[in-house]
Amino acid sequence: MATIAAPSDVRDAYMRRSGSALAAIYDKVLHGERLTGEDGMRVYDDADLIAIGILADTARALRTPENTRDYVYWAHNFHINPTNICEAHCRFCSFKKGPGSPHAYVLSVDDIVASVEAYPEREHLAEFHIVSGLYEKQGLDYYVSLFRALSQRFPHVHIKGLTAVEIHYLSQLAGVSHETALRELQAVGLKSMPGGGAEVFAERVRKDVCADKITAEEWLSVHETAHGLGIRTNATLLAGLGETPQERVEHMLSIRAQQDRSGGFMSFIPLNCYYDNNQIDPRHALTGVENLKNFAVSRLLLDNVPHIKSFWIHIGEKLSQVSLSFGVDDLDGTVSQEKIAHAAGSDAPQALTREALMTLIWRAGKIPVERDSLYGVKQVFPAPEPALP
Ligand code: V47
Repeated sequence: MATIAAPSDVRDAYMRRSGSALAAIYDKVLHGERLTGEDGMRVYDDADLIAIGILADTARALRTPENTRDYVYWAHNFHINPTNICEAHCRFCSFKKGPGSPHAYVLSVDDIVASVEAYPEREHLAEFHIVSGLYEKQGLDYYVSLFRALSQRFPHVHIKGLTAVEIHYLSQLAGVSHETALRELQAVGLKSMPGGGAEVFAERVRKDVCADKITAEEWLSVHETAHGLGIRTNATLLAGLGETPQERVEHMLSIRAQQDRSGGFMSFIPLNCYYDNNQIDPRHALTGVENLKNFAVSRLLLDNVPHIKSFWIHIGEKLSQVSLSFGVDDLDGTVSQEKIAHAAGSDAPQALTREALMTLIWRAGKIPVERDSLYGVKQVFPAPEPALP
């Protein structure tokens, strides 16, 4: 299928026309030069969305082998949230409940295994995405039992589990180091970690929205330890908390510096905040344009992170399609029963079928590629012929 992007000479002429403030950054991208934080800020400050899309898409294409340039990755995955009880007090979280709440729930290992057994498409599954609350009655032993049971019963499914925040909490509860906790979990099937819990690294913002959460340095240090053990991880930015573009750029540069040191990040995921049932001022809500800039700037600055992911649950299906022209090459997956963004007001569906997700990608002029959690290709799906109407 032909790509819908304009030919490179048209893009080139657009970027070089007189008055384009982004032409110098375009030249750096073409020459593979590392961009600075100031370059990132110049992109945030620019109103020319077409030029920003060309910049980010050029950076994506130049870092991708030619025969895979139109690929958009996704996984058939299943979300598991063992409890919504959490000791932390993140002001943006609408998912958390106190232990006495009538809406609190706690799932046993058997409950979780049964929920996967009941999932009609379990044979297709490639990944369990497991994140939870910080709850003292579900300590390290609970997760060791859970991962052991899931790996024994569903050996074909990769376990991507527990954010750095949870690893830190479980280690403290058990009185062991991050490395010991990670080794124990790895021994029973933990293979990678999701990128949640990073929020915005700037201390100014953390003090306001998640004062009792681990610091940026601790978050990065858990990921460094995981990378050292061969556990690949992702990284996120939760935008829309009242952070400045400069703070977003600094967040991305911290991830880039960490990646230079430890090399284990697979993807970076700019997330979009929702405001129902939490204490964040909805006037901080991002526009669609700001979300697109977050994707573009992260693609441009994170020259050492292979994939930029748009979690369609956080920005909706249509903006996800557009994000594929702003540096994104991954839409996460089919997902099932997403709870965190939905508790806060996301009106995206809670899951997409394989066909719906692939149609979304075909209609953006791209080629869906079903992947495993480590970006191994399971199947490439060229667009059906005759072309979609
Ligand atoms: O860490 C919390 C965020 C994250 C809200 O690694 C909120 O593959 C919006 O990390 N509005 C969880 N967001 C999601 C996440 C993720 C998703 C998909 C793939 C991967 C991956 C990771 O959701 C939390 C937090 O940053 N969140 N509250 C809210 N009100």
